[in-house]
Amino acid sequence: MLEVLNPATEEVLERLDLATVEDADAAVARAKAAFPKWRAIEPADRSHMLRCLADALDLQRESLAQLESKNTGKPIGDARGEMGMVAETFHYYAGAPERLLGDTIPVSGGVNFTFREPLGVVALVVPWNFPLTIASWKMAPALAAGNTLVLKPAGLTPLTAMEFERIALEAGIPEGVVNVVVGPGSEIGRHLTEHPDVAKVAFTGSTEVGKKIMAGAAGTIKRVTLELGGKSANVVFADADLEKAAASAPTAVFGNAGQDCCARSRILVEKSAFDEFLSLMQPVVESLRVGDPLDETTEMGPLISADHRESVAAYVPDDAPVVIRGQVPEGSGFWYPPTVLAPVSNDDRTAVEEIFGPVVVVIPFEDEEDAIRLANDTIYGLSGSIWTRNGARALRVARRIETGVLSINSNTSVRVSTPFGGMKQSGVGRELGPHALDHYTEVKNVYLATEEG
Ligand code: TAP
Repeated sequence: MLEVLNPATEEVLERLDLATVEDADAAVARAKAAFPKWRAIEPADRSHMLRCLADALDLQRESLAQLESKNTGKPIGDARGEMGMVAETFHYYAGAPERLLGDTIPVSGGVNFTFREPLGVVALVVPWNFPLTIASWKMAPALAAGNTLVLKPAGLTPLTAMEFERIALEAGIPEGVVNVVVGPGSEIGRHLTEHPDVAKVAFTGSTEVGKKIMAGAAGTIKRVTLELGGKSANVVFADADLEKAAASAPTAVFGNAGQDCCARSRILVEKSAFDEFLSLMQPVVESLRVGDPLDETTEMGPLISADHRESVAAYVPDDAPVVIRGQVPEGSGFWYPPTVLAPVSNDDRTAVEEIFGPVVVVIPFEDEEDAIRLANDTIYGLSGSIWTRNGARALRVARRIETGVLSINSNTSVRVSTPFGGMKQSGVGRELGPHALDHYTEVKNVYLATEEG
């Protein structure tokens, strides 16, 4: 029996029976049976069905947001934004079935052309920090390309995925096309990763589990997309708009209580602006409203679980260089205050490991070359930001930072229409934008001989 908690109150929201391996097999069998019909649906009709689903998700936006907020502890305003993105992601990929274009390639003696074909059954394994949002980044392109799917949500946050399965059926997506299985990752997730009838596994989560997924998928040469951890750099040059950079830096790392793979959790600041930057950041951090996620004014909620809070707290021992600390409410809930550590060296454990909580390190740098060296001195490469008023420098540095997603004079990372994913140990493949479709299709090349005799 799985008890699903509200991390802000520690109350039980639901008690669920956990899926067995047999249940996972049955879900794969349903998806396999549904695949030939789903892929054969006329592109315009599949497009229409996905638009109906997107409209249904839009209509259910408020109830999905309330459910996601209760199950994850994220502020209701953020949850509403995320559920808006879920519907938008389905609207975006609803246009794809009629635009899965092939090529014609000049060859001698005939005509050569390519098709983009679906893979079959895809398994989607997702984490607890943005449960339905991250699932939608995988489900929408997978379905648009003609695949059927089995989705395994994280055990801590399965509720919106289960609700999604119901909404999809009601919106007219045929039975067997979308299947949700709630069970432990080490058993059910692993089983799906190794299943011979699963053609691809798309995973978001820790780098540690990502390595296991890659190894497990090798046995059947499955296609793999991995979106993993990060330790991204927020690089602030002395010539930047320091007020703007300092006002934005806390949101970039304390959003979703720091449980965000894109969190700019290493702030690199040019030495000459170091003290000024910290004093500009201080009032912003101290005034962050941490509390009841369902209160419209709340900016940061609790961490996801008691275990996770313990793991975050272990990075901040009594002698840690805490220079700024925010507030947390008293009483039940897995609270942890926004915390700024400075100055920190880039080889300190807090600067090397992904803490995945509201703890940020601030690291001084000498010059442009030093900033690039520090930004790249990590096993990760997911996101990052550069703050400067010098456009040429911004582009020079952007070209040399080894990361999949970068912002200049901004801390945003994700848009439905642009590719998202990591370099180095932050992952393999890209989600969102047109690029995601490449990861849910195979290219088939066909040659037709036209020469007589
Ligand atoms: P994980 O522990 O990696 O879990 C992610 C998912 O994998 C969960 O559904 C989990 O199931 C399942 N899982 C666990 N062990 C598995 C195994 N051996 N085989 C197959 N599936 C398995 O991550 P998390 O704690 O949920 O999320 C935090 C981590 O995810 C952070 O490191 C963060 O950076 C990363 N993350 C990355 C991104 C992107 S886009 N790069 C986005 C969000 C999060 P159960 O939970 O049910 O056991």
